[in-house]
Amino acid sequence: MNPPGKFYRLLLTGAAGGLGQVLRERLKPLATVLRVSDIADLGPAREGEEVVSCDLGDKAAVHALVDGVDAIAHFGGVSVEGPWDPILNANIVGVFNLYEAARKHGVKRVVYASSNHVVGFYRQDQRIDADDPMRPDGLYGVSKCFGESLSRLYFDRHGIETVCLRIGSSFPEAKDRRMLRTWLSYDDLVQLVTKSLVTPAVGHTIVFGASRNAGLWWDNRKAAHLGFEPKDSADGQRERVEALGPPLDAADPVAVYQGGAFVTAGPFDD
Ligand code: NAI
Ligand code: 15L
Repeated sequence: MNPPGKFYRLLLTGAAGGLGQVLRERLKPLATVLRVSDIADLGPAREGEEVVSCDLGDKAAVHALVDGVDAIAHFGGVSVEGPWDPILNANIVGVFNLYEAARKHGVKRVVYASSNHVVGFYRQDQRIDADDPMRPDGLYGVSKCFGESLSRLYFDRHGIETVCLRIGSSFPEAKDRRMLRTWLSYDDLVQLVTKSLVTPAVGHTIVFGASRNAGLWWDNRKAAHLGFEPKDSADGQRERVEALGPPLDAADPVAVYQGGAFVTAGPFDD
């Protein structure tokens, strides 16, 4: 018998990645069995784990991956701007495969790692919320818009609930001035993913993933039902970050837009 309030089997994709490695350890208490997956090597299964190697673009493999799981934390895929074909495979075809598999296998909750690059072309002097139109800053951002829209479709048609996490910059520490606004500590990430998995009746929710940083660009009041209360802040890192180098010219697009360097990354498909 599975303990109440615990998933029997929780799937974590992207488990070999930067965030996946954190979540692989810290989501374990939520499930009797944590099924971890990636296209990259995950090493041997640890206690309470199943390890499944899978390319998200492989439909049959994704259907086998999702069979028997109660919920999904989807962190696999291309995580930066880059050539179109890998983005198409992992972030477009892969997300479609995942939702189709969720529908066929009766999975009712997905936590989807979206990105702030869905709205990267808002200016840094604007404050936005979940209802503001998407303004992606590249092909990667467009692929995350696709994931958000697809998850909306699967909620409206099939009742599969998704929390789309528009993650800012989740690393051990802020690496530049922009990240003083966008940083999400690992502890706050874990809180956000956990609440997104266990909060009853989330419908289709969009939430921005950032710690309590001064001058935040993102208003999370429309996701208040998640009860996400970040505890950390990048503010104490300001001195260290500012010592890394002089500020960019104020007219530099990297300093103008919320997406930072992603707004000029490319060319797209040469
Ligand atoms: P990462 O690049 O370290 O990890 C992504 C993982 O996905 C990798 O282990 C990679 O092997 C796997 N992957 C790539 N293509 C695949 C495919 N075709 N099939 C199966 N697996 C594949 O990225 P990170 O930082 O851990 O991010 C995780 C998720 O969170 C990504 O979806 C990313 O877009 C999103 N995100 C992360 C942010 C951050 O600050 N770390 C910010 C915004 C979004
Ligand atoms: C992202 O979407 C990326 O996955 C991550 O590597 C960072 O670049 C982050 O955005 C960011 O905007 O800092």
